[in-house]
Amino acid sequence: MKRSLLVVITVLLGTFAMAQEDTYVKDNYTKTETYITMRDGVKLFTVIYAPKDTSTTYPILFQRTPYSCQPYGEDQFRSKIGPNEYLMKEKNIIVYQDVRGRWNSEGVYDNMRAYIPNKTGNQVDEASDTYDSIDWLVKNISNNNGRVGTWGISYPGFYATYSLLDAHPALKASSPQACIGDFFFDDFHHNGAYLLSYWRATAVFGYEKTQPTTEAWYSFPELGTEDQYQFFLDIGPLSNLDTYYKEDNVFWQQLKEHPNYDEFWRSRGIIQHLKNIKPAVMVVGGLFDAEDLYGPFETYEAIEESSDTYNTMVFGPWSHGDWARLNVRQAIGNVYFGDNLSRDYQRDVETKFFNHFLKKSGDGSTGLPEAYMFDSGSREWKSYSEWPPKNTSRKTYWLQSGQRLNPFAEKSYTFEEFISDPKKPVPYSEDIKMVFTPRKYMTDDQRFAARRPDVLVFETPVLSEDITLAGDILAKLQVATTGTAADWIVKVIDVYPPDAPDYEETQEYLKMGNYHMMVRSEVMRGRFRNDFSNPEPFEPNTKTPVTIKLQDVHHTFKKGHKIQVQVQSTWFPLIDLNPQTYVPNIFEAKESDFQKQTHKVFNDSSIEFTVLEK
Ligand code: PG9
Repeated sequence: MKRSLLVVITVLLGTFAMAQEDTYVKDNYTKTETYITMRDGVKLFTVIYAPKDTSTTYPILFQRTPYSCQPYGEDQFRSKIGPNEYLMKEKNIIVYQDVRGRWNSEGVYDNMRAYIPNKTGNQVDEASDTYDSIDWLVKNISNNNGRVGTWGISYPGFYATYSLLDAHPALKASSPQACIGDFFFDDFHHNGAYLLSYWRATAVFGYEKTQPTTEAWYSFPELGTEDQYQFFLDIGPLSNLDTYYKEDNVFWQQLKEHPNYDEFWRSRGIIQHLKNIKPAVMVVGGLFDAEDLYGPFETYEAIEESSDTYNTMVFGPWSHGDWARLNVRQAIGNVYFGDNLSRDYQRDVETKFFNHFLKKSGDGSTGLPEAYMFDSGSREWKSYSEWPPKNTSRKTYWLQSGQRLNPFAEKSYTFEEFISDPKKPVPYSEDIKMVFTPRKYMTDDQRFAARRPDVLVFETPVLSEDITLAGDILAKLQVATTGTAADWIVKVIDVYPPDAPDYEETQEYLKMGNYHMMVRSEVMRGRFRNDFSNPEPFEPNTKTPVTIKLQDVHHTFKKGHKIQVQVQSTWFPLIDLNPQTYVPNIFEAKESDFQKQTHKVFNDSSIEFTVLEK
């Protein structure tokens, strides 16, 4: 009897505590909804959560989002507000805003709206909208201490980056997280290859709304299957997708009309404008973020190169946005990295950053490192005074015949070859799931690919000592094709020893022994090998250099493991199929353009790692 009573009491207390958690915001904050008028007269819907305790002043933490300020209604409260629960419970004024043209705000939306330097009169962009909003907030919200911080993850991260341009003087700190830098290298494209796996997400950003709304004005097409590989293979040429997205899907039309890195995309990239930044910045990203890796690394680097401001970076073993959740076990797919990594980051890093610059003078040291980086191989945090670390050097490995990855070049060069068939492309994942955006493949087991004849494999012998990579990777391929177009994909893989233990998260059919963990991967659409804005065909059967930059890693390949590099030409349907026949615009390719071709990778191809010196 006693035991069951104890269980009942525990469950009741737990439920009560959860219910209390859920009403924490409502119990401790007031909620106000208002419109702030921009310099051109457009009104932006803004929600203000202010502490009920008005005995002191508070900073303003401000997020601008295209994903809505839901729930709408002053009697409807979010269960959590702000960057994390620590900042929520310490009490801050937390503000959310629907950006121009989205949800309950007026105006016309423009994906990754181009920044206008030296604006005049009523010219507007996201920087002027942020400036005008902050100006109104500090002048109209009671009990604010005149210091503002911005933060956001992904698209909200892009708007946080944007807040740094022509920054309002009250803006003291910003944390762009998984921040989109450029849609030609983040999210919808990687080095010009279109991410077909993002196709459904085009619905979210494709349709213009006619007036402020609290209800979604777009919907997702019903596809009738979860098998994304087969669905898109059956679709064939991209033009067949027009049956689902018609002329009114503005973004789908823009994707099709701008296959190259033209002024449409170039003007929307924000990295180019990150000069002479004044507010303090902490860029946050996930080492296994499938959506936005280019953005955070390039944002940190651009600010570091051009500004004297406080500028730091934090990269953990996270997929998109994991750091904002409170999972005890941090794992991505089959791979476990540690416990309470997000909680510790939120409590000891993010909260410390904002408090330093918003609650105090912002002078002196935060006590935080310049680069706080998790090692995804040794599974430990490391602090560096710069990134990439000072004590690194570039080390070249050669893709040699006989599946060998050698730290030296042989004299004679032969080649490996494979048949690349658009009718039987290499899957990017073995999962059967119609994703909104890709995620899990970033640490997935790559043995399924290694066993395909159209995937070349090069690997070191078993390592006799640890090797730590800390920085970017440059694949310098020497290739040829019988066709006139080709994509080149390079994957860097950590091959676990045969006795590696399984994790709780390891999928049933898998064993971690000999696991081929994806550490980093990237594609180069071959037509852009020399210039993203001026594509060119391959000369058939002609040895051609193709260089691919893979985003930074921080990973120790431990003794007993192997470093493996895979090279392939299809990666489906993560990216769309290359017809392997040069056409001006792959979105307009016809069935007959898609041809099986034979590709060669010559053994004077190499890969350059950034290696941490012992
Ligand atoms: N970068 C993410 C995304 C952008 C556009 C479409 C789909 C996803 C994000 O904002 O989450």
